[in-house]
Amino acid sequence: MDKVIIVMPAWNEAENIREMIKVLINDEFPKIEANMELLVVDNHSTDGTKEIVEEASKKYTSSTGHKNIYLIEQDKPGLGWAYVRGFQYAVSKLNANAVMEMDADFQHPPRFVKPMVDAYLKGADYCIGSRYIKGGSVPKEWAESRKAVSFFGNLFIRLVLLNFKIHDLTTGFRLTRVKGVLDKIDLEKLHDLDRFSYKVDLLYQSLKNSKKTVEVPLEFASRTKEKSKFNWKEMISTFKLAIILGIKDKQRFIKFGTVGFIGYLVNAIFLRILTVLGSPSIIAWSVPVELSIVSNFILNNIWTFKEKKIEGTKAVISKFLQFNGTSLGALVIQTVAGIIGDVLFGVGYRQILLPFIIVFLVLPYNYFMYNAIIWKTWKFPAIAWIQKLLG
Ligand SMILES: Nc1nc2c(ncn2[C@@H]2O[C@H](COP(=O)(O)OP(=O)(O)O)[C@@H](O)[C@H]2O)c(=O)[nH]1
Ligand SMILES: [Mg+2]
Repeated sequence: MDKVIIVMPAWNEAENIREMIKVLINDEFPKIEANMELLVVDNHSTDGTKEIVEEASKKYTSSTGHKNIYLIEQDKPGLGWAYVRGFQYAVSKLNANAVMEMDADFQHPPRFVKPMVDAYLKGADYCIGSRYIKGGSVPKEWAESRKAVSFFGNLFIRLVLLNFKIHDLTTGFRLTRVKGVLDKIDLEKLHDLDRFSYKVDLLYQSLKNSKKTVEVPLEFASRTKEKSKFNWKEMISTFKLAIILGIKDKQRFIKFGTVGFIGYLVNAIFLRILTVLGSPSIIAWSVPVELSIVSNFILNNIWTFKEKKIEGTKAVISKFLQFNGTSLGALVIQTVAGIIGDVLFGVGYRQILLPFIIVFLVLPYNYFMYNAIIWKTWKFPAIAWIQKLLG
């Protein structure tokens, strides 16, 4: 049976944790078709949280000696570190197949654990407890202003990360498969582990690795006991981190665009020079194109794809020929699309059509070819197979 471990950070949650353990062990775990365990990560609480968990751990140990409640103490400050240490312990010491992130304060009502685990058992790699899909909600008693901050904050992060598939990017209630997702993440290198904003980076990395992500409705509840440790500082650092991740993700595309623009300038400048020199038409139009292809190849090689830089005379020549081949593909695309445009709209619309052809067809085509074939930053088994066949 799969083992799912709930990693639950707790910092002075004495009033909540006893009840939480009772509800999970007595009411929720028995309903779930997985081997469920709870790992509490304490942050040197001074209100007896630790003692309550230790006592419960003894109390609920079965007659066969099977423990299902564990406790560790975090060594570095911050919510992110609590989770990192919890995940590491759950995987290496407790052999978890999946881990869950869940708060101790009943804001993630325990009845929502089962639907999350069910989604996992049905094959999901990453389950997101979502407040912003049908069936999910934020507390009704929250003031409108607080609801707005939560909603727009989440929307802002969706915008900067360009993620419109997932509706709740800031939820703290999530389940992650260990194999293929969590074990692919270098946990100790996540951003902002000393803060709440680590959540955004963990989500970002998990989404990248997960092949099947599902959102499960979550009715987020209000905190009834003790005080929240979340504050404005945490919120601002969350936005900041989302922006950093958003830019990093698009960096290669931004460089690719810049190189393309420089290629266009090279093209235009040499067309002008050759015109002034009075070169024959065929030279004045063709040489600048090839020069812009050369400029694109060199700049992409040393800048856009610098981690995959092609080196050595033979390799460079052979790749450059391939690069020319892909440029030929762009020529075919533009010509075909242009002719279709002429037929549909008439020759008078060419100048309007051209930017659309470039932005929606030529650029995506080039970007795809560079990533998949020339510099191979994207891996496609089918393409690798064809290339091997072709030698
Ligand atoms: N171990 C540990 N737990 C923390 C830390 N900060 C917050 N928590 C726990 O993390 C959960 C969420 O914190 P909370 O203050 O309720 O934040 P909010 O729900 O975003 O307002 C609760 O279970 C807290 O006890 C920390 O630094 N270390
Ligand atoms: Mg809370």
